[in-house]
Amino acid sequence: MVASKPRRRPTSLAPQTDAFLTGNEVAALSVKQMDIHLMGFYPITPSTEIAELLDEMRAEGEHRIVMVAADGEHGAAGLCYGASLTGARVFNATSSQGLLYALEQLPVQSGTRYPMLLDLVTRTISGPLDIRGDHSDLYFTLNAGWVTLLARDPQAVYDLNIAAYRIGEHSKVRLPVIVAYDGFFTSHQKRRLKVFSRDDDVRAFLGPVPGTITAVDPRNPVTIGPYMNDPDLINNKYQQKLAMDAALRVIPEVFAEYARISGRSYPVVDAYLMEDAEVAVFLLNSAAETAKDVADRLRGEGVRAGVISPNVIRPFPATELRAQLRHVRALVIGERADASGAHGANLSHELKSALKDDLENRTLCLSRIYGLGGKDFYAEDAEAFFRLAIEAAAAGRVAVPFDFHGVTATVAGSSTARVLPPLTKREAAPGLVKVRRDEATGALEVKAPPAWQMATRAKRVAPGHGACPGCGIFSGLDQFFKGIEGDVVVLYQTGCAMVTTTGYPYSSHRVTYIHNLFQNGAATLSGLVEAFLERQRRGELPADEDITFVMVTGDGGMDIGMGSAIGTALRNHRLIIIEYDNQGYMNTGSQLSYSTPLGHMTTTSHVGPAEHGKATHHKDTLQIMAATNMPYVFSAVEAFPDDILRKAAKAQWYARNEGTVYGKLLISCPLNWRADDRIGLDVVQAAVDCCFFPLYEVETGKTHLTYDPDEVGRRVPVGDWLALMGKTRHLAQPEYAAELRSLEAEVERRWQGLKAKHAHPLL
Ligand SMILES: Cc1ncc(C[n+]2csc(CCOP(=O)(O)OP(=O)(O)O)c2C)c(N)n1
Ligand code: SF4
Ligand SMILES: [Mg+2]
Repeated sequence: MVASKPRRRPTSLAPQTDAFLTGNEVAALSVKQMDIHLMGFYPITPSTEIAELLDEMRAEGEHRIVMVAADGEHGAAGLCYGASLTGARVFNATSSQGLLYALEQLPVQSGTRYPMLLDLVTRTISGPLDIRGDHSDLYFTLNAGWVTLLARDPQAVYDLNIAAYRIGEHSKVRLPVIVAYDGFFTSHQKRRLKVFSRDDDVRAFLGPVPGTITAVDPRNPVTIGPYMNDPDLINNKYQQKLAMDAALRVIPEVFAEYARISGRSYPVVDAYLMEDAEVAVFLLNSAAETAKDVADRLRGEGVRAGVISPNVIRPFPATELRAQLRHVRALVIGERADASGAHGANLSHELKSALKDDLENRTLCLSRIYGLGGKDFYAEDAEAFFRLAIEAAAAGRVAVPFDFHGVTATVAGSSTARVLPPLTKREAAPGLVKVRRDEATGALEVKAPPAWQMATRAKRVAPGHGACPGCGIFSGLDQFFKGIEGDVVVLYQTGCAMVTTTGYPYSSHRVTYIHNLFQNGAATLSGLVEAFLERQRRGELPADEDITFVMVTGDGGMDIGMGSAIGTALRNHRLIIIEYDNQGYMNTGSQLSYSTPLGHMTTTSHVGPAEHGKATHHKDTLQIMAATNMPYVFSAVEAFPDDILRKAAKAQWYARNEGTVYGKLLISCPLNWRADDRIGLDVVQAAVDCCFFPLYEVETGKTHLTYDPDEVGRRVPVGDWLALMGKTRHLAQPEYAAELRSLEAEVERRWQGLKAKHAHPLL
């Protein structure tokens, strides 16, 4: 049960405090106050902050919610589903691709009728990738069977989050609930608001979790999620429909009860100046607030303007909307998402069909798509909508029923013209690096000039990218690519390397570059390679076109994209996967990845009295990939340039002749490692010298150490490496001694294991 001493539900105004918070901040506060059991999450802008803030509070001992950093949103949704099956109160927050990656889990949650809360901080979906806010992600949930509440401002985020569990857990409803609010507009803008002064009042409003069928009651075994064909499945869906019908009755009841303790009411449909409106606009969330100001102004000019915007879209409040629109002559339905090819997005069609059921209704409807990709919606845009409605009302007809608003033929100052010429054949293949297989021993011999002599070789990534000062990504990648002769096609998964090189309309890449979502890059490149080779075999592409295909990923991409990378390796496609490991999800704000070592501080593994940084050891990705039996696996760092060069050349040989290659580069991230940006190489060198990051290769199954700090007398304690970074300095303090000892022991265990393999002729 949630509260230690369940209190009676309050029925009168509870004490409240003024606060000045963003949507994300107040979302985190509401979750903390509710004392739910578990949050499963995976970082994605703009919702990440909620987990970060909750983790920070947990480190300070301010709550006891179990925070689980998943391997991706699919995993996070699975974690939440599993947790909800125990009868626990469960929470998740996501956006955009994260939501889409979790999508298949959503109907499972609703179809088996296990309530939970998901804060959807809305953001545009790829592609192309855009981190700003529109409702294209939200629209994918409309058929998922979740109750969906819309929070137009941070106050509503707080209030609706608290109301959500009561709605979802109601015995007649038993459905999961989404609270959706606008990415950046609401998630990141501070607003004055009120919050309950005592957590207990929030907990008392929620009450204990209602008893339910759970997966953890051995005396009452149940089958959750049976295999169900016809004739039963349609009945299951009908029950979900009845639950949605019930939600339409329950939501106003819960909102009314909430109004009694908070003083704030949420009608199912927010109707502004609608009593006598002749023209109106229908908008979701923050844009509606902009339109209200414009309606006020138009009223001053004698126009009977109103704004209608739902607080609930699932169940769709058709009756309430019909009632509000009865006397409206013309309505513009503005939507921040398109349903491409459907001549209007989803809510336009739903609203129009709701009106059609009212035989008396004569409202003329115009549907307009606006604000995609986070394009701002200003008062002028709202006014343009009202003018459209005024024109239609005057003409008595709709000239253009559906269109986009705010599209421009060109963007001033924007050009896609090439800035840098592509690499010439000679620049791509200067013939400096040569690899030969010794047929007698099977060993590869690499001939290459020393790395310093390669300094003048043309770079495949041009200078002028947007990475932070001292970032090791591009110098590390450049060293790797210097060992590759000939043309390359690169595929970058999402991460710092991608976002800092391809801000439209510019690209730093002088070779063909592809981006795909970072859980699927390896599969994408597999398909590309296979089709390229097949088209060559069919004579459709020149047989002598020799391209090396390289996927570039961060360590985070090797969490969420692990399945795709392993699948690629098991199929043994001829390509190279190169991971730059900066020990965290850096471009989203330094959250932990599974490669983050024990005790390290990140924004989702805080350091405080109740949390000592990351709680588990770093993933041994090299060994995982080596276990797929791919022909070549290696580790390398920038501090050993000749070593990288040699390994790159071998990687290319194996990718050309035998199959998949995986290489991991440890690269420095001065920003999030909190290290001086001039000492990146020293930090990486220390990571190697303390044996945290051993340099080795696994070549056709055989492990070779390529550098042994013990042998050359350069071994340093793990603590020396940790002392170089702000994110780990705490580990030198006595209260973190257990973490330091554990990390040292793990480093030593893995190092000795590698040494043993190196020494053994078969391993
Ligand atoms: C499905 C999905 N979930 C989450 C994100 C948000 N996201 C983009 S990049 C990234 C982290 C990348 O980490 P890593 O691969 O280590 O690269 P780095 O940022 O450190 O360079 C995350 C979480 C996303 N784009 N798509
Ligand atoms: S956050 Fe770190 S990895 Fe990303 S660009 Fe900056 S220094 Fe490089
Ligand atoms: Mg990373």
